[in-house]
Amino acid sequence: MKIRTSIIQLLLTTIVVASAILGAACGGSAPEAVEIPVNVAGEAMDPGTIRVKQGDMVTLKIDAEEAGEFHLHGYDIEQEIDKDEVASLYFVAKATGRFRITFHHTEEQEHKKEDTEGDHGHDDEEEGEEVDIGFLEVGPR
Ligand SMILES: [Cu+2]
Repeated sequence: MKIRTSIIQLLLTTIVVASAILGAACGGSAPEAVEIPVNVAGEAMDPGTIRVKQGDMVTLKIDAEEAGEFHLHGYDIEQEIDKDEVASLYFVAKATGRFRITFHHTEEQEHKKEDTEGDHGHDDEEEGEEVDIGFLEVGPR
């Protein structure tokens, strides 16, 4: 009886461990379409870190207190945000890693300068209006 119990326990443990390993290896294998509400207020966004998985088709629904430009570094995607509208930013999370998200407060002069120079290098000394508001974390699948 005792031996039988321990064999059953061993089998059960094996099954649990095996499925945990398999689950971790191919968990959520298919890329998902995810929609994430993002609130930008002051110098922070909520959530502070957006977490998705590689391959996910992400739509950020951005609601900002002030007008400006939402900039996802690394992916180098920019989205104009109007003050009283929720903006949609769509991208496919192809690259894994941790990426800075900044907010550029709208300032006509700077944008014109960027447009003519074709330079958007984000030198902090040149662009005093760029504020770090959070991160995007793309985890491996
Ligand atoms: Cu930027």
